[in-house]
Amino acid sequence: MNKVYQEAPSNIAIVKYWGKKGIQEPMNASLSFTMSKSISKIEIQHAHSEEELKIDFLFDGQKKDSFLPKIQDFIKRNEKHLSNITSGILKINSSNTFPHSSGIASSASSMAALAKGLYSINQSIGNEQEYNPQVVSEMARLGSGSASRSTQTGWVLWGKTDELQGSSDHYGIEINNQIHENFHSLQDSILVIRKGAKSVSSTVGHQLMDNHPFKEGRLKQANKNIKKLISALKQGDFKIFTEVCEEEAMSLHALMMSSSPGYTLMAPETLRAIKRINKFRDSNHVPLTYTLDAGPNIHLIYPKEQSKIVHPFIKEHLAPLCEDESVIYDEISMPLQQ
Ligand code: 2P0
Repeated sequence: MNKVYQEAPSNIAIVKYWGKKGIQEPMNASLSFTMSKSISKIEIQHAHSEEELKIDFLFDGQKKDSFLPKIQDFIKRNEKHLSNITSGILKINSSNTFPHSSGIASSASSMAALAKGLYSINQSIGNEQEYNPQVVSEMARLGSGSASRSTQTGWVLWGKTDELQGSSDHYGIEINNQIHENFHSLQDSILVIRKGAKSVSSTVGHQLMDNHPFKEGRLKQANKNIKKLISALKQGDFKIFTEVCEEEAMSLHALMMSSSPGYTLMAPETLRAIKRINKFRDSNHVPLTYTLDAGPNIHLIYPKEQSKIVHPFIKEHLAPLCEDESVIYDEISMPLQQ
């Protein structure tokens, strides 16, 4: 019997991945940071036998057979890296530290944890010591694109760009050694405007970019923003960071609204909250910005030292716009050795 435990964080993209090419490769490079408290955990046991591979999947300790096709598909796509698990019994037990309906992307963290877990159990069975982060990120990408940015820690770039040597459409790379200390301790407070499932899946959203009338413009914009963001992160420039962050958030939603069919993913409270954030920032001159995922919830981003002024503002003016006044106070996770 072999047993491994792994975990992987959720991430939030500042420059967004929206649109694919080839097999799960991105139309443009994206750049995100991983979160500290929003984590997927996975425990995998493998019992050896010569019989055909059998998988048991549990989520929060409960059997969830509905997930099995996704896992089988994941194993099939990654079979060249999983040569030691072609037979026997695989028992996978997974859980998240954040609520399912919180609007935090769970596919990134759960697919990243699955990739790390399966890679590790395969190494453990074969008695192999190597841990290749690029292979693990590539495996995660084949499960879910954004998961390729969740197998590592901190600031991770996924997608080939002239701005960064070693970048690849196949896997994410950590760029923490290039990041100014101003961006080492960002807070990410999630305003849960609406709980519950998204109205359109990201996979469908990506597909809508294939024939989108603004596809070329989007590509140019993303390339410009990657360059601008990398420079801002190196310089420690929160003003430029803010420009990129909000342009990307709004563009993602504008692309969804202008696709065919179109989707409105914001809720009225999303816009109300954004107005309040802008007003608060203008009157208090606080470095504070926001981004959005493909849904109505807002990630409010600010340096840790601003917490004492931002938190009372959240409680008084933003939490009332959230469902059940729900706000999740998370922050960036950075590798220990910086
Ligand atoms: C991102 N999102 O960069 C963008 C911004 C949501 C908005 O990547 O089809 O779950 O599994 O590759 O990664 C969400 O899409 O899509 C996503 P698949 P994924 O984070």
